[in-house]
Amino acid sequence: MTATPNTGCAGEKNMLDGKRLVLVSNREPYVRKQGPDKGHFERTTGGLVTALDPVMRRCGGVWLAWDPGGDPALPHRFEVPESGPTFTLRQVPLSRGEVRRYYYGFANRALWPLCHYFIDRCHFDDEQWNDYVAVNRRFADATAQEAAREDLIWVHDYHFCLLPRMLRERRPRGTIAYFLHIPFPAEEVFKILPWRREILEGILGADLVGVHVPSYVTDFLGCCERLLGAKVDHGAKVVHWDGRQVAVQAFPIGIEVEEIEGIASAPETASRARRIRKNLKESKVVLGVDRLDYSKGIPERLLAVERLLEEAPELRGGLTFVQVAVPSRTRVQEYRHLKRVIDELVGRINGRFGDSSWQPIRYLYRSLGRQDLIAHYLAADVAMITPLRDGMNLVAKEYCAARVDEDGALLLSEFTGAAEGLASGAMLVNPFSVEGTANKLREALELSPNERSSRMKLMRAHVRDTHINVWLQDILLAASKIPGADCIG
Ligand code: ADQ
Repeated sequence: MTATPNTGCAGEKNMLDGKRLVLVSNREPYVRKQGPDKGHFERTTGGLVTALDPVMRRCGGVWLAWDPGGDPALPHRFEVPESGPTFTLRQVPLSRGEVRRYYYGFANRALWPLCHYFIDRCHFDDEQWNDYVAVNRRFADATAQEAAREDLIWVHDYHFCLLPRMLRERRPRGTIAYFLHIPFPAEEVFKILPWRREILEGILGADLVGVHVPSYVTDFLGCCERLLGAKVDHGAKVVHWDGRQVAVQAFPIGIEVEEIEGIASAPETASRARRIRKNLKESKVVLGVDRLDYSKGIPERLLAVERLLEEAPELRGGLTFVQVAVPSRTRVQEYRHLKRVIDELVGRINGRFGDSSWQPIRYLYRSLGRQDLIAHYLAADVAMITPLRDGMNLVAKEYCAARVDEDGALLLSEFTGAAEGLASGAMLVNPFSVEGTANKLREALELSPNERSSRMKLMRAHVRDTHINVWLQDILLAASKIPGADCIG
């Protein structure tokens, strides 16, 4: 059964049946303010926090997250937020060395590239692995301290693949859900990982494993069957492991549609969008928005724009590609190198085609505020979202939600989870083909207003159907049906 977006978050309380949610994610939902307000907490941004903060506040519970560089001697348990209903934030202090080896190391130099099919970028290091194990164990101890037997424990993402099993050892009859926000790769790729067994066994400590799309379910089941020798029921999507049944399901994550539509409909946002276009001399606007990550395919995108300008000289002077890239993982060498590659490409393309009155590429290396971001979505003729691999990609969904005018084309990589749902309205591309992407970009720029509008309507309907609340309620509902779950339902 699928929940409807209109029910908001009201249904989750019934599904939890008054029980608490104990949530574990690397990033914290609230951070301590700096400056004169030091000591107070403010909410962080991002889809996960936006969706789960209200649930936590309504139902009560504990959210465990890291405290990088935190002093173990200081208190690490707080009630947040400061007013209204609260829940407990439990910080787990990590030393700088642990952050370097567990987070920037194993999580982001082994698991991230592996799951995104960048085998040659994988860096396998015993010391980093040992700290990954140690940090997962520290979180397991902290979570076990916080969770009562009947609570639902929900672990998030690749930072904590070992945690479900470690928790199972501490809570044999507890109910544990796990959600992976990045792709689960094909067996031939996953088997490269020296610790492949440990990672699979770790995840299988959960009762329910959630991923974004059905193809990741298939790949995960295949790995369990062939790399672990587990008995797998492919029809029911269940792994029989360690005397238990582990359900593996696709739950495509969504966004808070009303929040984006509300900002997009505000007159100030529309006037900001008009100013953006005016500043770009009313040229056709192509937009890219990403974290600066090699999985997002930014250099390949720039090469496609360059190819289009080579092949279609009539577009010179009348087309601007705006790339907004938010700095990310700047302590990792591959990310610093990527920034240099992009800087050079932007310089080369602008130097080659630009003149004193027009530059083909506008490159913003920063995070935009919510309204500014949505104004950029509104100002674009085409959003060019072409990751080489992406678990879902929320930017594609945000772009569609922002287009309350039902205009704008979407050029979307077929290697994103988002492509599975948006295929009817998006123009799908293979980002590894510079020529193919350039051709598709040209087609997208030439779509008639009617065609753009009918495609956008289809995509907006899909984005509404996969609202973040649907994702949340579907997972809670699935958790409530876990056989023998004595915590919920
Ligand atoms: P990310 O890799 O971070 O997420 P994505 O899903 O696109 O990728 O989310 C990025 C978020 O950051 C969006 O909400 C976007 O608005 C925001 N953002 C990006 N660039 C920005 C900028 N320059 N300024 C302001 N905001 C910016 C991981 C996985 C994805 C998966 C999500 C959720 O890699 O595949 O969709 O988790 O599960």
